[in-house]
Amino acid sequence: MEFYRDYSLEELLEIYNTPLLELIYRAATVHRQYHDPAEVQISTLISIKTGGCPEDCAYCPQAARYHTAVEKHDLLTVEEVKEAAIKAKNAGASRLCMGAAWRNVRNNDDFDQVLEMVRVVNELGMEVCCTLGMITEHQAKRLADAGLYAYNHNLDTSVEYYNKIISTRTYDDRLKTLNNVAKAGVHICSGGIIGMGESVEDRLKMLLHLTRLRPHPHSVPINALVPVEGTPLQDQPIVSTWEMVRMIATTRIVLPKSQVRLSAGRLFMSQEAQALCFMAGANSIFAGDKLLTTGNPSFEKDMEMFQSLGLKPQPPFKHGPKPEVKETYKVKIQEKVKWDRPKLNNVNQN
Ligand code: SAM
Ligand code: DTB
Ligand code: SF4
Repeated sequence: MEFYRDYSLEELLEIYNTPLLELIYRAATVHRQYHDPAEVQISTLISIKTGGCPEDCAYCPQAARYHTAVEKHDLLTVEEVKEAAIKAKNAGASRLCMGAAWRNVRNNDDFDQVLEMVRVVNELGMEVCCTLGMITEHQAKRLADAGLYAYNHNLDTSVEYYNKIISTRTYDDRLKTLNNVAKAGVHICSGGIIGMGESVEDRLKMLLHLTRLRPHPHSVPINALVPVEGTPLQDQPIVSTWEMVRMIATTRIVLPKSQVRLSAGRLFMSQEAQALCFMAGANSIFAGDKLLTTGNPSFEKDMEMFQSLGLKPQPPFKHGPKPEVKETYKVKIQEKVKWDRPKLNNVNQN
């Protein structure tokens, strides 16, 4: 198979709707061409700033406007993050992903503190990923200089469905941030969520966007919605295993070199269901008993699963060198950070 290909929506639909066992077989074949099928990357999430977010993402328990059980927490200290990173590393994680409930990054003391966190975790020999909302090219460059390996910024769904889920920012600004990340030489981690009431076409339109990025995203998280009480999507039904397997297999086929991450939603899946996802080309998970604010299987349970399936954790920097820390990450420029607020009806007020 050619590596970069221009797919049409019809082609993606045809792949997605292939009889399931045939689809898994095709995806597994592609997977084996580019990856060691016994290796699964382990990434651990840490919420470095929790809750109180001004955005209205309908799925998110951290949006200030929804009444959820999430407790707000200011930015963690560098020491707290270092401690969590060491714990995750000792448990087998090769990557730490730090998430902040921000709309976008500001050039302030909090950002300077995040840069120190990146530096410290990089020095522990782990891949460092951040997900901080929208960032400028200069902010991406400083993160790169501090030793950032990847930046997570999800497209989440199709452009059309996005407007039903989020009204406080635009898809274009998401794409702009991805472009800023790429220009700084940081690996892109971008994927989406299924189970928000979107159609199969919406899911595949999101995938189409990802296949058109050059290079393809280094990693692609596929999240099943975790319906959280208090959010507008609290009553959405749990995504079925078959849908998750189809989405993962299609992603694997069209983004053959990317790490495909079986992300949120594993607490609702049996180990047998997860095994099907690995067979269909997933080769990464978030491990640790918490995602950002919701639950996840324990490390021990995941290690039991790895043992039963004969899987092993992927070592760090298998797909790219360890970023060198450059002291220039401390250099600030005067820039006006301005991300427009779209003038849409606020769809998610409840
Ligand atoms: N605030 C930043 C942003 O939105 O880019 C970073 C953190 S945000 C929580 C990261 C991603 O988590 C979202 O893009 C979404 O894909 C995922 N996410 C949030 N809540 C979720 C939920 N309830 N179920 C599944 N995925 C979720
Ligand atoms: C991603 O795609 N999924 C992760 C990570 N990137 C930041 C977040 C999942 C969050 C699930 C809901 C929660 O725990 O708050
Ligand atoms: Fe804020 Fe990110 Fe949650 Fe949206 S997904 S409400 S931007 S933390």
